[in-house]
Amino acid sequence: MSSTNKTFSMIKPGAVHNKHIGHILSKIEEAGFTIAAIKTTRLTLADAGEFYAEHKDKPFYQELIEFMSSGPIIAMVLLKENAVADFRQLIGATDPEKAAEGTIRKLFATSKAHNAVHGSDSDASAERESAFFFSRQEWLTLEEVTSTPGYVY
Ligand code: FUP
Repeated sequence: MSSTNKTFSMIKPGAVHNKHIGHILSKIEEAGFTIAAIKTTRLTLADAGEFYAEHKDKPFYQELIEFMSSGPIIAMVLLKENAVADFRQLIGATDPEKAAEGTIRKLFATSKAHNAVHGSDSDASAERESAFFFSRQEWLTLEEVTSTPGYVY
C-alpha cells in the first residue's frame, strides 16, 4: 500500500479525560477509516518534546508539551485512500472556534491548545509519527485488516 493511504492520529489527554474516546472512534470509522493499530499510552515531557520538535521555537510549545504529557492518549495508525487530507478535513481547523460544523474538533475540543485530536500534516509526518509509537509489526496493512476469507459478517 502506498504511504498516501496512511495517517497517524492521537486522541489527546483532554478528550480522553472527558470520556470522548468512543465518540471519536465512531466518527473515524463512520468516515471510512480503518484502524490498523491502536493503543492507550502516555508521553513523557521529553517524548512530547521530541514528537513536536518542529514547534520548539513557537510560543505555545511549552504549554503544548506539558498538555500532551499530562495524561493518557490514544495513538492510532489509520488507513484510507487520501488518508492525510481526508483526516484533516474530518478533524477540522486547529482552533475549534474556526472548525467546520460536525468536525471532531468542533464537537470535542475545548480550545485551540486542547483540541481533542492530532492528525498528521503530510505523508512524511504520517510515516515518522506512526513509527514514533508503533513498530512496523504492530500496524496492519489494509489487506491484513480487511481480508476475512470465507466469512460473511
Ligand atoms: P494541527 O496541524 O492542526 O494539529 O496544528 P499545528 O501543527 O499547527 O499545531 C500543533 C498543536 O499545537 C495544535 F494541535 C495545538 C497547538 N497549538 C497551540 O496551542 N496554539 C497555536 O497557536 C497553534 C498550535
